Amino acid sequence: MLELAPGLLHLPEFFSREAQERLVSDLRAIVAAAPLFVPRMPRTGKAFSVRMTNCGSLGWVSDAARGYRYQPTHPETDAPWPAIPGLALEAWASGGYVHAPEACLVNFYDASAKMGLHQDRDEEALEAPVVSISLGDSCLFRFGGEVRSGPTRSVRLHSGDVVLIGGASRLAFHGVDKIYGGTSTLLSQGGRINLTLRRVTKV
Ligand code: MD3
Ligand code: FE
Repeated sequence: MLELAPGLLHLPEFFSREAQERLVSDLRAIVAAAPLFVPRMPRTGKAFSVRMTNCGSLGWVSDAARGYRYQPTHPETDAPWPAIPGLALEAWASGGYVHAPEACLVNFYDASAKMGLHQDRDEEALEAPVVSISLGDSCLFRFGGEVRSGPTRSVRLHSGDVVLIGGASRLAFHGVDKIYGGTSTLLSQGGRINLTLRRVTKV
């Protein structure tokens, strides 16, 4: 385990190849029930380059009219989100937080997708960690402190890695600068999947 910053822990190769393959098969069923959608920026309506879906009792969505929010149903089908896979709950357990996660956001990156520097602050339960699982192609992840313009560091995340984000890093700025296409054979079409498990409401 590597402590990237206070409260920001990197667990390389948390999941075996076999576990990663099982997670991908669980995710295929999740995407069949809850299709990937393209989130849009509040007000401007500019599309994200990342496609998303969710599982759990709440999912993160965003559109021009209503902005960032968590809701119990898919924004296009209005169906409840599918359940969080058991394997993802194993990574959540490693975060040491006693209560169950409510949301599991699934981000799909093709080789050209990025995620700009941002904070995760749409959750009420900021005392709970965010637990991230990487699958497929490697990426260059960047994080800083609580000030957007402050210094940042970069680290590569690989398939099967888990990152725990809590404590003093919970409101750190972070983003994904680059996907390294062709670095993993896990996904037949290439690309990267990131799952983030979150507690949204206060217990
Ligand atoms: C560091 N996802 O969905 S996960 C997101 O790889 C998001 O798709 C990225 O940022 C991805 O919001 C990064 C790792 C992560 C998540 C939240 C953090 C790192 C973090 C919050 C604070 C500091
Ligand atoms: Fe984030």
